[in-house]
Amino acid sequence: MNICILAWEFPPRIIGGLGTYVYELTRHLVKMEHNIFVFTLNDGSLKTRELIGGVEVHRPKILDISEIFPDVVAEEIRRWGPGMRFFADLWLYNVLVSTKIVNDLIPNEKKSFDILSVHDWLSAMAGIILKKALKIPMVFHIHSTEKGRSLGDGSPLIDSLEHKTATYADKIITVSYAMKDELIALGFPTEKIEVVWNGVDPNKYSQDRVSREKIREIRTKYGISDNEKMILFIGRLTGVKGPDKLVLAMPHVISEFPNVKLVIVGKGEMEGELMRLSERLGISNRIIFNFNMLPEEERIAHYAACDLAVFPSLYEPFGIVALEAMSMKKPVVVGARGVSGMRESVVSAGPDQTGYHINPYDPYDIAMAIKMILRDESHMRRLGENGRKRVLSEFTWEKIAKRIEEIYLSLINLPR
Ligand code: NHF
Repeated sequence: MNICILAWEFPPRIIGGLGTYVYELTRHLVKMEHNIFVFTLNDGSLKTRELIGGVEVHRPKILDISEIFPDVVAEEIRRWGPGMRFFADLWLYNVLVSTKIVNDLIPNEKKSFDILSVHDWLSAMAGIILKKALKIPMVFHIHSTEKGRSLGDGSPLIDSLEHKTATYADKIITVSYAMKDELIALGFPTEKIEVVWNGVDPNKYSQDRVSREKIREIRTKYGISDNEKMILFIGRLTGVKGPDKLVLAMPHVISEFPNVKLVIVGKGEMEGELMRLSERLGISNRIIFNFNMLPEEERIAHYAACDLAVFPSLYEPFGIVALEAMSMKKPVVVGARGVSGMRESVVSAGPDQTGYHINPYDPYDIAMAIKMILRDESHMRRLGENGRKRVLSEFTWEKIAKRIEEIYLSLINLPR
């Protein structure tokens, strides 16, 4: 198949799980001998066209249209203030990639495309434009919804763009059964929705790949000694990821386990609030903040250095971080209220248990689960081993790419 992928994030520009997803999916589709073309956003510093691991990547150069944009857009966008520049860039990106495909790649380079693969609202305008122009099947991958991300608020314009894209799409692929339920509740067309989970690369995310020296280096950097346990949180420091709830849980943990330190890695608007909270709770010597987005190898080393990982998200369509930690043989404590894909990836009881499901709104519940893990070293080890086993049997990208391939092929009726 010649697959046209519209995704605003692609390496080296990875913002979140969507970028990792698109990167791994395309890498595997190339291995499966499909021709992959990715159309993505240029931050101004990237090449407008290049071949990365067999994927043809296009990033048309964005111009600054913020002078003229307010005069021609909806009132809601004008009210976005500085965020309007973000929308202007995205809008232009969508227009530029569509016109590049229709006016240049197809007539001049004789390219042809069998299917459009559109990722979230950020590339949805191009998806609709191209679907109309090329009349080929379109798959709308929904990684999260505007309603969900904003816990019920959010932009009506983005919400309606998501619904509009769904009506143009031939299929909707989403990342968990929890998301499927959310989409149905929000009125998306049930009959179009397929669920395909996210994955992780177990060769990359492997405890064996990280040296003892590297682990020691990380723990020393954070002032964590051999007789202390390290709890890890990695993610955007924003309300829906629940880092504040984890900080609030820590006094309950520390009262039973004084030799515990929490390392919080990530960036976001809650940085100041989290620091103030840990000071107010009198535990700032037990919480270490690293307000950076770490390169992947460094993230892997952080998982290797920790004893357990906690992701108390209030809304998490899938949550690749839980798989990454499980792949590194770490027990996980995950948010499991409302929309939570981690309720599906993490087994919370029985012989195959890999971690605990908690109510992320309740710091006491988070603390209880952490303490259950810390109380028993052999239980901790067993959860970690089970996590890796589960990843290897259910969550490899090979398996996920195969399922996506099947769905794409079913739409274009090519011989398998
Ligand atoms: O894993 C990739 C990612 C998900 O839960 C994550 C999210 C955005 O919020 O599908 O997309």
